[in-house]
Amino acid sequence: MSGANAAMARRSKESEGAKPLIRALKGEVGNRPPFWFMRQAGRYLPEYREVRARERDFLRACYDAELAVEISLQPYRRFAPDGVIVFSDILLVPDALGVPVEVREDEGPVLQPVRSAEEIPSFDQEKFQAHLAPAYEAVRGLGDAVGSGAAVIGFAGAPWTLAAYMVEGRGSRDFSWAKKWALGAPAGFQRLVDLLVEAVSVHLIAQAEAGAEVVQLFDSWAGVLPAAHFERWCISPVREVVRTFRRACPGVPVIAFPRGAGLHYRRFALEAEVDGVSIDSSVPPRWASSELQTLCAVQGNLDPHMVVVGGGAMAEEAKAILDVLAKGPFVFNLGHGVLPETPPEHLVELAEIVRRWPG
Ligand code: 1CP
Repeated sequence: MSGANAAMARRSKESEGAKPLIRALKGEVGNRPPFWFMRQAGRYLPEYREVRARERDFLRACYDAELAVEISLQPYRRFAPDGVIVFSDILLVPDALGVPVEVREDEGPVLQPVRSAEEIPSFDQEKFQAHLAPAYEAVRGLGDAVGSGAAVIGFAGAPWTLAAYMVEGRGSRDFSWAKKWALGAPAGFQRLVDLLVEAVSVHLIAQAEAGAEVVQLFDSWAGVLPAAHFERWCISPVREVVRTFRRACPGVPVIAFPRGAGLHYRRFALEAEVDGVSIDSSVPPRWASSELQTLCAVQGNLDPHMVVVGGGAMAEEAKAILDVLAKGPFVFNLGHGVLPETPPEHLVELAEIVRRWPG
């Protein structure tokens, strides 16, 4: 048995009696894989739009623990996923660091851009955690609400992706300002990433202490990094967060989603020290099975557009993924977040397909 396989076998013995999502992330293969869907709480649900019509300020909704629990439970009531992610946003971290964030209805998130080392805020842990207290209260409330029914998932943006939003000041296709800084003046940019490594670690630990049973790091913009810089700005900061988190919360599995990592997925799985790697829809399941699943659990990767399409095409593609990946440690999910135009019934159907698999 290889070292990696021995470690997975050991972890799987430790997870007896745990919830299916945790067991899969510790290397176990059950009768059917657990599932949840990224962005399962959101605009595609009429009940979400109804809540948001009452609370039009997105960040206020995130900082209202009771509302956040209610929104997190909406998908749980619809299709009983094995994981319930807490309703929040990755941009709460910059907001709590003193870089004000606003989410505009037509434009999405807008932040005050950080474009030089002098503008990097300092880290005041007490203030940061006090600011995020409602997010931790939401995790606690969600745990009380789902009990043994599902695993509570906490999350954070990975340092690179958070830095990209902070430098750009908004969403972007290529995060050009962040890239120019990272490539042109790496010492200064490193200070921003180091700050985020610390803040993200603290944020994940606080969520686990509030009852999160799994945590996921979203590196949504890993794919814009040039090959020679992938290790420094994606893998290395994630590994640092994982190490700090694991020292404080051993036994709480960590999933990372370096979206668009392409050929780097293998190196990421080898070096980032995560329990699970979430793959986007461009990754062939067979490749993931031979190159990644031998190293850690895999999560993914049905294209969210396939769920908009629905019907036989969706069923066929979901089963093709399950047939290849459910033989190993696997969490069924999408390759990115649920799209706002998705008919909710299609996700109910998809949940049934996973539950009935291999039937
Ligand atoms: O109500 C609304 O219209 C706001 C839309 C919205 C929602 C529903 C935003 C603004 N954030 C969220 C919730 C959210 N965001 C969750 C919890 C819900 C769930 O998953 O069930 C999570 C996990 C996130 C994570 C998130 N926020 C990511 C990483 C995942 C990904 O999609 O890549 C990113 C990049 C963000 C930033 C963000 N927040 C909101 C938007 C519209 C965006 C994307 C901005 C852009 O265009 O780049």
